[in-house]
Amino acid sequence: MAGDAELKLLGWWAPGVSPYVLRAQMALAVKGLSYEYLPEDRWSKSDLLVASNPVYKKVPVLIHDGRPVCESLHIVEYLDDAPGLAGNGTSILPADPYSHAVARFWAAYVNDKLFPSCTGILKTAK
Ligand SMILES: N[C@@H](CCC(=O)N[C@@H](CS)C(=O)NCC(=O)O)C(=O)O
Repeated sequence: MAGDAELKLLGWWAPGVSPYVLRAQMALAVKGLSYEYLPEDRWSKSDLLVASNPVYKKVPVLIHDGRPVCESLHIVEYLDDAPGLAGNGTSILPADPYSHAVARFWAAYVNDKLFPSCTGILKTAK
């Protein structure tokens, strides 16, 4: 549970397709946090998405008590760091600084190399 906190996730209209949105959803699930899922249409983005992520206008965006957090990797780190969002107490990233840096390296690698390939394949699949 998110306690008294209000959590909303601006996500992709087609469930399970965006690896970035799935990353945020998996992090929320690992921490046992409940949230409202608001699907976004790529061709008709909501005013809330444009206001929450004016730079990229992309999902996922986590909105915690009205304050947006953009970018899936930042959302994962935020869920570990944010006071009042302990959830079930599980940490996603390791506390040890070296292990933390290694985890961030691989997360960035997956972001830069693997996810673009996945979205590229999905765009060309018929
Ligand atoms: N670096 C971003 C990438 C997010 C991203 O590319 N989201 C896609 C969905 S898979 C999106 O919102 N696309 C809408 C658009 O390109 O207009 C992250 O990690 O959150």
